[in-house]
Amino acid sequence: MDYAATAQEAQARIAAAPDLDALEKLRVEFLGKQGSVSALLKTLGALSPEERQTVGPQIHALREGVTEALAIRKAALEQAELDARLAAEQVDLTLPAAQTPRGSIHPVSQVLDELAEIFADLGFSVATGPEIEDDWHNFTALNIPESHPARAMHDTFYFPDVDAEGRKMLLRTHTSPVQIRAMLQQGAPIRIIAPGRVYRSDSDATHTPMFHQVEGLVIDKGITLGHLKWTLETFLKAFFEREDIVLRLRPSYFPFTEPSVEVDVGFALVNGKRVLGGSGDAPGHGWMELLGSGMVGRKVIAAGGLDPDEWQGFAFGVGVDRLAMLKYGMDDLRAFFDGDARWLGHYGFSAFDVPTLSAGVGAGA
Ligand code: 2U9
Repeated sequence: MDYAATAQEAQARIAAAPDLDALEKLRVEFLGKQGSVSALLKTLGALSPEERQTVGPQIHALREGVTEALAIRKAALEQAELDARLAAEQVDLTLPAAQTPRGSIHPVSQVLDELAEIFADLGFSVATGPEIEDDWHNFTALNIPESHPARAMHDTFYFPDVDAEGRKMLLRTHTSPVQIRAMLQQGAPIRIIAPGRVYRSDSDATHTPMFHQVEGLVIDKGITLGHLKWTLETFLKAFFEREDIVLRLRPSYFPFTEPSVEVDVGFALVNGKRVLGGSGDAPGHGWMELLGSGMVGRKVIAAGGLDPDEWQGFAFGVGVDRLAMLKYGMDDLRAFFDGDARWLGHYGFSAFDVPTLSAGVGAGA
């Protein structure tokens, strides 16, 4: 068999593949499980050692040639696809604007403003802190010691070097260190929310390496789970602008709270879409996990410089991007951070639509 001629013919067909689909068909034809080159490779086993010495390298060269040709053609087709898209989406910035350009408020900013407004009404102030943290504030103070599996679970982005005091530095994986700093700086009582960016090395359709969280912390005397449930219920009713929000509390585990509670919200299926409201136990309804929460652990209160015999509290956490998607109906988290003007034009808010409780926090009424 003339392997060089076979290779030449295969490479010619690959170079002529008109699109990526056709190229994939050729890849399967040559290199797939039932492919012709794969079949040739399988014949090697039946050959004598002498035959294998001469034929083996030729078949391997054939496979390498085909593999390389496929990669080259793939790169060229992808580049052509990108060029075509760039040409089609070209904007001539020297032309006068067809439409007056208008900025808009990103849905995440809108929701952050709504949260600040709702919680201000409940007596909470907004606390912020650094996004670059040390591992004591991000983990140790929250009862997540060095060997704790939650450290690995958090998929942390670490910096290569330690700081001047020899502490490991990282991008905060939650906004909890803000509350630790607030406890240490302000003492008790405390009522704060800590909204902001957090980072985890995680990326797929529902996870981006940067996302937004809001956490809440209440520290006072005689705080109970009852206060926690009322606060979350009141918050969710105000945020979703519905009185029929129903919560279901399930026991859970977080290192920083004890007991820990996962909070589900009842939803109804309306035209196949989940709409929050009503009991998840009713026919045609269900439960959606939304928040994590619990009573702040004694060790965490102590790490915040307070006496756990004197002070108690609750804390909660929820994804802000998730809240925005549920309230405003986006279905792809990744689009949040693409900066696509068309998406922003569609989902963005007017800068004049400032959320206030009296006008309705939802804006655009
Ligand atoms: C302090 C003490 C306790 C904050 C809490 C959760 C439970 C939680 C997740 C919700 C979705 C993170 O964005 S998410 O992935 N959060 O489940 N967060 S309790 O607890 C604290 C915080 C600070 C000092």
